[in-house]
Amino acid sequence: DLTGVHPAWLPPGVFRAIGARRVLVLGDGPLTGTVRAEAEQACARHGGALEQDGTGSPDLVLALSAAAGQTPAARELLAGQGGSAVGEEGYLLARRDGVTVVLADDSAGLLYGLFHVVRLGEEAFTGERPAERHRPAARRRMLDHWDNIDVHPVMGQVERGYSGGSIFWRDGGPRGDLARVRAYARLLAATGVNAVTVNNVNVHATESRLLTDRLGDVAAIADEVRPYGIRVHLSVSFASPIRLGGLPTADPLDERVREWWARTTEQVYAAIPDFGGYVVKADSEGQPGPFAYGRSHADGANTLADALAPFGGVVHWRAFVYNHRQDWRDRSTDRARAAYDHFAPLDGRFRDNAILQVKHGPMDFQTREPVSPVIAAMPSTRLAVELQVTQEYTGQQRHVCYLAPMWKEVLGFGPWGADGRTVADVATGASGDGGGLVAVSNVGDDFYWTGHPLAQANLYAFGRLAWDPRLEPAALLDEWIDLTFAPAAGGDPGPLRRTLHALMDGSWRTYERYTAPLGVGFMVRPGHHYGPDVDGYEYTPWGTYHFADRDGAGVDRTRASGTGFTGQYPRPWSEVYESLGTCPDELLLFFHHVPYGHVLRDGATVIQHIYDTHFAGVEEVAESRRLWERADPGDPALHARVKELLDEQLRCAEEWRDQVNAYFFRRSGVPDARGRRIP
Ligand code: GCW
Repeated sequence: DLTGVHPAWLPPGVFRAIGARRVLVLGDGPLTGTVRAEAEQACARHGGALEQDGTGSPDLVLALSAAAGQTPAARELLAGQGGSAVGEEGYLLARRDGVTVVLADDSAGLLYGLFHVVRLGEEAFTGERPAERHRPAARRRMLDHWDNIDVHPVMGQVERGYSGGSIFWRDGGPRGDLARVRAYARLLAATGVNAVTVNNVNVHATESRLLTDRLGDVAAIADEVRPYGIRVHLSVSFASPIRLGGLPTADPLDERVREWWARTTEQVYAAIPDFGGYVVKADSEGQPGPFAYGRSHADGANTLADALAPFGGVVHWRAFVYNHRQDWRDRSTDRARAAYDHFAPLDGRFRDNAILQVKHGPMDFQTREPVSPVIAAMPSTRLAVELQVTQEYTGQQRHVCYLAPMWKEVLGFGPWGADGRTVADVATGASGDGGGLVAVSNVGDDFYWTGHPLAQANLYAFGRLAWDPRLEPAALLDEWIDLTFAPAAGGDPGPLRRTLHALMDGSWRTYERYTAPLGVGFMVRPGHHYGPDVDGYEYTPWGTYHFADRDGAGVDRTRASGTGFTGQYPRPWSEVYESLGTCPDELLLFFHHVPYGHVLRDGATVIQHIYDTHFAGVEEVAESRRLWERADPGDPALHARVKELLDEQLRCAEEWRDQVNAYFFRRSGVPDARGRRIP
């Protein structure tokens, strides 16, 4: 066990049900050793026994299908399935005649099956259990770390990181002790994540070199995470051929450039045979890209894809391309339009192993945004949907903000097109061959991994949703609570479970209530993005405005009178968002500029809604704080940390309430109908 770090959802106690039994692990393959070691460790701790061959009478059999013949329980299960298990990374789970069996075709599947048994605990060993098949919805389930090797003067070591330094890098190099990286991989494997990008998409000078002379550092990380089925990916600079190769150009169609990428990539695979691929942020917020050479983003992505193809690698090419030097006076430019305008015309022009990585919303990870229209617009391109687990705009891991309900709304959004596909369908693809889900990690070298101990739930829920987008946020929260707290609570975290649900289930909506209203977004302090500043971005080049004046607020993105953004959606959404009569209230100010007296569906005016939600949001935080004071997580230090953070959340929520309410009161001159004090 690793000391100096919280066990998160894998405290030793969660292995009790397995470890108290006779366990048989059958088969070879790279991760079978991990499964065996996990079982052995659990048995050593909890009094069970790891059996050496199929001759005994095990309670739990974890077998690769190739080895199923060695024991009757696995043999029968396989025969009952017509001789085939479940395919890549999947597993079968059943219990018959007092034996629990996990069967998989590959050793990664066996590992995921093991963690399923961990989640079930004693339940895995009671009664009978008909065979269930489990498979990941998508092949790639990835976390991106925005970690720098060096500490960046403005962004710190981890860009938008709120959990201390990087778990990969320290003092200008790799961390000497990678035990923590191994523990991280293990936590991720327990959720289903199978890929990690180890450096920031903004690739600075030192980090560029991870591709070449510092490749050994990446290989060392790959060695640590490999036993848990995780592949390493690398963010690379589009200008690498110039920066590292000494070429005069990075033009993706220049033969020398293509050759450089091919050769460099070959060396990467020589060092890391299971290397996942590249992640590229190009022509975005100052990063170099193909536009400098008059080339398209498909040209750019394809050059890297071609270099990776012989080795089975992929390039994740980010669609986050927009003009960040916009003139705020220019009302015709709309940042929300940018990704679609740049990428939709390129549909069908990307290689098979080029994955277009699209942020879930058209702007930038706001608390409330519509779904990005790019996700519906590129049926002939492999798309990955990018979420942000790190809470840049959702309280920066100082506020409780359980994000799974938001992600669930995003993933379930649709239907798009005749076949009624949802966002999740697009990301996972018809047969798991879509680009998958990607998220920006919220992990650092903090004792609790995520700064706020309760922010661990976001990381957990992301991995589980990436594995299966149909899972329910509230149920995922239960899973997380039970794994994290049940062992310390003697098996039953019941009262704590109720408290945590009261605190967390609705926390995203609570956060929304006390921050920017009705989908308008931002209103944060420029630069670090924490806390309120209603006009903070209003006269800046970043393209994030609310246009509030004395009469009303919101961004007119209609075709009739605004930027025309609504036209990027397929029907029915192009119509739903265009019309004031059908646009959902929670997105009203994202799509429309309306007077303060505009009446919402619940009968409140916009201005009264702003006052009411801001008062209510703060009340909800105050209530959470009261609840937590009486809670007992079985861990005084954790209790204290969360309490401190709730104090800060309440302070900050009050600041939001007062700034937003005062701002709109002063603009509109409309008093609060309920006569509350607005400073
Ligand atoms: O949300 C913005 C962040 C940047 C980030 C960028 C991106 C890594 O403020 O810090 O840069 O998005 O997603 O590339």
